[in-house]
Amino acid sequence: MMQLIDNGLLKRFDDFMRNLKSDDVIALYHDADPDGTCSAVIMAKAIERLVKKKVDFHAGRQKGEHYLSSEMADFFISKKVTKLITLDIAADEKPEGLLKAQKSANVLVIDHHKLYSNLNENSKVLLVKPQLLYHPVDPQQYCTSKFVYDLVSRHADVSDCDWIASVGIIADVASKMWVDFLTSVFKKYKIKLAEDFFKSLLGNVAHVISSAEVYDEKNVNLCFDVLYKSSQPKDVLKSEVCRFATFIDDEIQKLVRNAKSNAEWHFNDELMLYEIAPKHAVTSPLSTIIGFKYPSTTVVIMSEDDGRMHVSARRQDKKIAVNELLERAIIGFENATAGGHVAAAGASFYARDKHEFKRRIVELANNLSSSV
Ligand SMILES: [Mn+2]
Repeated sequence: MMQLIDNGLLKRFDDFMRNLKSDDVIALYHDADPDGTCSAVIMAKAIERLVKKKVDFHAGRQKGEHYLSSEMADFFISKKVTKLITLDIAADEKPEGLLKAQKSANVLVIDHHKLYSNLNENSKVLLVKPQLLYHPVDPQQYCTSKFVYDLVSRHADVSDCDWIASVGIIADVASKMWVDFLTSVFKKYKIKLAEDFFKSLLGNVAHVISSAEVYDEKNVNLCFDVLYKSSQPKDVLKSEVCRFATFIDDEIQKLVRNAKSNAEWHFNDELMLYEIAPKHAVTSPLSTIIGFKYPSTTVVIMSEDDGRMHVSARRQDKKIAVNELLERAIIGFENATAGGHVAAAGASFYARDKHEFKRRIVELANNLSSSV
């Protein structure tokens, strides 16, 4: 049973919500995936109901930026933002931007990735993660959209957003922890339960949102707006976000088919290193699909864009913590980031470090797998 372990932190969150005022300039900065977008929409709705106006800014995380950069902080400062909320971004990993923004705004970070630095102890930034509030808890399963849904329900009625939280849960592969919740949502909206949540109507909503965001990061705001104005899941499936899925599906299916022959396989297929040159930013959804196909393989997918490598890693059976694998593989690289969950993580670094990165992945994966 999950127990509350830090009532003081929950009270600080409650105070943050209670102190939101209509003359605040409020900005949301969220991950550019379905969980991030869904959590931002739920937060935006709660705020609108509390202060009787829409949030002033909302933006998806920029490509390759795994935290809040100093430049992004400057942007929010220049807009005179007084309340800044980041969602589904491990912004505590590189907190420079947060520490800058906190000088002129109250900053709230809601996230479910690994805890990198407990900013509550040494800054004014309010950092809320499932593992800081509850024990025992699997933070990867307590995805941000459900976490935000539960947190803001303490202040506003967002029960009409239950299906949006569900889209985030399904997209973030966190259904296992929320079977009862999902079942009740499916019942409420008269949606047929599929054996696999991905194959249900809500899974389809997650799929079209993910595809639109992968097709072009400019679509992140479109997805936010469509979710915001949809009163039920079917509305999303009738909207303009749906047209991107076929392009992305074709590309992903081709890359899945070619993985067996085009990827490098090591250690009796315990490790797959797959370099791709995709038309769209499919690295992350592709790695999720391949990860499910090869659950006992460490899947590392890499693509180059604009002089930088973007990496997604998966290990479905969790025998290797891929967040630690990637974090260790980029040590000492200039301008590199890595992080995420035990079973799903990402990294980004300059293309010139690619060969050293691959060499280290093979070496680390060999050591880690032999220690299991
Ligand atoms: Mn997430």
